[in-house]
Amino acid sequence: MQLIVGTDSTWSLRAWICGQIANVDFDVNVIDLAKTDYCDSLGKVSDTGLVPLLIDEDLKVHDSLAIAEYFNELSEGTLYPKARTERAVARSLCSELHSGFVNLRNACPSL
Ligand SMILES: N[C@@H](CCC(=O)N[C@@H](CS)C(=O)NCC(=O)O)C(=O)O
Repeated sequence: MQLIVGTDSTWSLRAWICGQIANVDFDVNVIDLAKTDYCDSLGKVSDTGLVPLLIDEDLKVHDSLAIAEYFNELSEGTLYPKARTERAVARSLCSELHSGFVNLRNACPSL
């Protein structure tokens, strides 16, 4: 399994941290997003042209939240609370972090 990440990419860092917590074994391939031709190397592997991307044999999982969910399934639920209601709250917080915080995103668009 291979996790493709980018330099200075907090989205990539989130996926990597989740993989570490879930204790999933994967190699890390770092793409230097500061290079002018990074799109060439990224485009060869990533259908979306974005990092992070997880490659597990024939499967490509893109987007940090989807990767976190996949790591959670691989590790039989280590990333979320066991109780259904607590899990729902955790998923709400993750979703807010992932798609909310509009003012912060506008102030820090590259994060
Ligand atoms: N929502 C996506 C965001 C991914 C994203 O925006 N990645 C940036 C780096 S932080 C990227 O790949 N940028 C390359 C580009 O836009 O060409 C996720 O969570 O994975």
